[in-house]
Amino acid sequence: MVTEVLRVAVVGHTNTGKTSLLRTLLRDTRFGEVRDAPATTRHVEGAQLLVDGQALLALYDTPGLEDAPGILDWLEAHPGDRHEGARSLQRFLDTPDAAGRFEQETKVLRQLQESDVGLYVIDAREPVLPKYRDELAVLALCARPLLPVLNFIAGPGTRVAAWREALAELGLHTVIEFDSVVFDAIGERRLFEKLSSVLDQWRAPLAELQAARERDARWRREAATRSMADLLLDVAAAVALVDADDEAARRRDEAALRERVRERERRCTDQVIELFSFGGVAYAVEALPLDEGRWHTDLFTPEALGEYGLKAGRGAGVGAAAGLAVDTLSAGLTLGVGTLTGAMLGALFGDRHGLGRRVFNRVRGYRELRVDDATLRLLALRQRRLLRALERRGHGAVAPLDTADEVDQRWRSATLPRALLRARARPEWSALNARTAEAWPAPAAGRAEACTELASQLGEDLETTAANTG
Ligand SMILES: Nc1nc2c(ncn2[C@@H]2O[C@H](COP(=O)(O)OP(=O)(O)OP(=O)(O)O)[C@@H](O)[C@H]2O)c(=O)[nH]1
Ligand SMILES: [Mg+2]
Repeated sequence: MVTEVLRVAVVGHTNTGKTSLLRTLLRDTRFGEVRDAPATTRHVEGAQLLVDGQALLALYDTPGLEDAPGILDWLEAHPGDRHEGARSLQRFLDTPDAAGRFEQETKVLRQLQESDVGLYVIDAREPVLPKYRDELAVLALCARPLLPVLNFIAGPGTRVAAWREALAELGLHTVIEFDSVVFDAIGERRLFEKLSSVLDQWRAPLAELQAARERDARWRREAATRSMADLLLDVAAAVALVDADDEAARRRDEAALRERVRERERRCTDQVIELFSFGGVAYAVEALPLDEGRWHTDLFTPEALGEYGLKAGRGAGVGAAAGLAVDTLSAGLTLGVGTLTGAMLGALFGDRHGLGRRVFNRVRGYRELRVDDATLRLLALRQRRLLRALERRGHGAVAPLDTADEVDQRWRSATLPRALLRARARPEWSALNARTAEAWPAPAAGRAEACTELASQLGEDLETTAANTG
């Protein structure tokens, strides 16, 4: 049972991403103020990390350091005795200068003194300038363990090696690499592990915190794969019955079906992004060809298929628009007409027929229009890409598409998962199909099970991918 709360001061030069780091660790995108400008944070602000309602860790955001060299000059001008060490800082903090011209720095130093540990945030794109060495020298006088955090590491042009070398020279061998904006679950785990390593007595609560984070991550993945499964079932089971002899009506129906599917994909994308809406999700999404939940390349184009190494299917019926397949009802019978009631068929034909049972007799002249396999595969591959970018399994996730990925390869060519094949003959499973209360009641039999089965398959796929890419 933990009674105390581990106090962590987040300190560093101005504009290095301290407040951003807090936002990410707190999963709170509204904490503090973040701007690409110096001196954004003016006061110390704290927030707690809770697990099951209990505070385990308190994080303190502090203003950026700007004049550490000035403090060292002050100390040089006011020398004490040679073994004074940390007491020299106290002497400084008690002077009017500390409250006056060094007001910002003083807030930081006092907060570090009152904390158990400091995270020193570094913009790893910066060269190791003397002013940073001065900051570390002044912070050392607080006599608290200090863990450097190399931030901004996801982009190009970082100087991680130079920083590690300079920090080692100062006796700081435990260094954390963590991009506070581009969230990385593994990086976060390392951060907690390294905190544990320098704070032995806090090992248990830190492990508890990490376990809670992993539970959250699992829950998020489950929710995401469920959204994906839901999307895929809706699309696999979507069908429009069209009059074979009415060309104009068919084109209208095709356009309508495609639009419903596009909209459905966007809704899923939004749901998945929403699950990860903490810690700079915007940066992860920015790296993807996505705008407001829509992929840049339209779902129903050969270009979109090509991006994922897919080829347009040669639809059963000649003349079907890209991404759709047309089949004659009587020949394909993929709808399993025998199992459908007249009311169901009536619902599928839409109101303009309103024929109910009599529709059976007219089936022969109709064709069924559905989304082809290639498009289903494309939907799955896009959602996989999104989820992997959001989970940020390693920094490679924003790298160009890895077409060699074994699981992606499977999604491109292997037989579609069983649940999806079943969905093909279950129009009642799709929220995209016209639904009337008499035709079929809302929770269609078997759909929930199919969704669970498909979601867990998608989850396993992600495990495999993670294992293969480290
Ligand atoms: N790409 C990238 N941008 C970051 C990262 N961390 C912070 N930023 C950006 O850097 C700028 C400064 O971030 P803040 O969190 O306000 O920095 P701060 O250290 O709190 O700044 P002060 O309060 O002024 O000292 C913002 O524009 C952030 O979006 C990072 O890891 N990667
Ligand atoms: Mg700040």
